[in-house]
Amino acid sequence: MCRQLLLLLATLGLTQCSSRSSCPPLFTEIEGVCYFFSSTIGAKANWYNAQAACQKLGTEHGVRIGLAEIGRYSGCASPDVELMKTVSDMRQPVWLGTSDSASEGTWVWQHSRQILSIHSNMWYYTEPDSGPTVNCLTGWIYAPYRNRAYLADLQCTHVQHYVCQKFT
Ligand SMILES: [Ca+2]
Repeated sequence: MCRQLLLLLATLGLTQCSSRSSCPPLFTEIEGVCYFFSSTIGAKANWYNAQAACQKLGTEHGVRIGLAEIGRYSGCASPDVELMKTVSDMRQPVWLGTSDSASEGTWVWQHSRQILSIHSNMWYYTEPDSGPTVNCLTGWIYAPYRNRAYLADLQCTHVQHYVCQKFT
């Protein structure tokens, strides 16, 4: 009975995998997740102000929005690599939603409060490498691997573009 119901739902396109998020204006959907690339409006900020700008967007739209998080989604396929390819296509490094300010080497996502493993293959192979004075997460474009961005640590006061994510 249950199996038949699942098959029926799949046929009707009602399963989680086929659902589509409703994205706010100026947001881009990747694998069912809504992202806002600040480069689309030319906005740059340090990490703290970027997080505040994302949260302000959320207040304006009545939804929860923060700096984008890797490995935290509820769609069908992972949007992470596609997100990093999009960052690379835009040729602009971006802020993402975690720092290790509170505890060096422990990267806690601001929204989900989950930990980004320093062993994740989303990091560039030499990263993170800068210690206790460099604590914010960036998607960075490395010359030998321009097809997609990789994670790296960067000084939080650096001013650059950022990516916001609408959380469900
Ligand atoms: Ca650090």
